[in-house]
Amino acid sequence: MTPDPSALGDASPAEPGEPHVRRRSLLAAAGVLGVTGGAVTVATTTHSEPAKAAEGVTKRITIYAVALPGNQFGYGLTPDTATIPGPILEMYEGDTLEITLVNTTNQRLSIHPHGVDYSTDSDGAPFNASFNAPGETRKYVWRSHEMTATSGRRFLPGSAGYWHYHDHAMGTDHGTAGLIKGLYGALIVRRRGDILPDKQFTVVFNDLQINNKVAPNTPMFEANLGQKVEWIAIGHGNFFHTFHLHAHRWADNRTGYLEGPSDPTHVVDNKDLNPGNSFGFQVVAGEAVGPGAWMYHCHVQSHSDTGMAGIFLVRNADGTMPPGAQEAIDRFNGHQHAAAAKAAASAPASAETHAHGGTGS
Ligand SMILES: [Cu+2]
Repeated sequence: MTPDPSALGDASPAEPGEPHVRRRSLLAAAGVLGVTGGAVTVATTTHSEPAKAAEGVTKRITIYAVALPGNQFGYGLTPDTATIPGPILEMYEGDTLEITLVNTTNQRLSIHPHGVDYSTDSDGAPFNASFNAPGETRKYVWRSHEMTATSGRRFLPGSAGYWHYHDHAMGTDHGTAGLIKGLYGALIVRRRGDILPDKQFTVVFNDLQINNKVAPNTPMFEANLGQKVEWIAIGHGNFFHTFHLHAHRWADNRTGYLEGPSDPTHVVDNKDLNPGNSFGFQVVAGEAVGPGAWMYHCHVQSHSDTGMAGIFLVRNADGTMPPGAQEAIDRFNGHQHAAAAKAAASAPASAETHAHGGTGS
């Protein structure tokens, strides 16, 4: 089976000047299942029964693991479109994703998911002999389920969430080498009835980089005023981080949206993002604050100073630039981080950058 091309969309339409935000998104079940208005299906039985997958669909996709310049690696939906992070994979609760992973590299590697159901042979870990040898093609199966009543008043949580996937086989017995080199991406499991976004951004805090880049080369994410923007934040590497988005807040729950006027969920604009963690939320771009060049960054101060910062550009609703935004972007691009400053000091030929104040509040 080949993937249904109609299911493969580009979540962020190509726009000049935003090469970093193009992410091919797979909406695994869009258009196939009826949206049922958000009701969570809970089995009426209270007997102890094994959880059953809801009536979902099985989607088959092929992912290519590819060597990239600079001793990095990426996942792509074609051999020529591998990116860091890899494509956003999406499914609805109850769906199954059958992934054929084509290893085009000379390294042992795999694809290991968080948040979904799989058997040991789809674990992606060397200890389960679940990996692609160099040049090998191998199938991985990820299943998901809706919330289900189990025994008594206990419930098996549904699979819905902002999860992620990554290599778990490169380099060492634990397979730790692929993460730092870029083999990671976002996995979204939606509940039927969830609000769908207009734009999607994957932000991965990986050691002291964002999406394996440091400022000012970090992604500039763009949206127009009023668009529903979905952020998927993932942590990797060996440091603790805190993700902060300027001028936007979200409910610290599964979706980022409050469910009603008395929903007691904490509203936040900053959240821990440690290795292996992931979370996601939607915000309405510029809501209550207007358009502008807003920062996103790690709020560990030394991390933002060494380049863990980027720009969320909220354009006017008609797509034009708001006043001051270009100047802010120019300042960001011209500013100098500690590491870059050190390099510049030892290489007087490249003395063009100029320092300015901190990278965020
Ligand atoms: Cu950090």
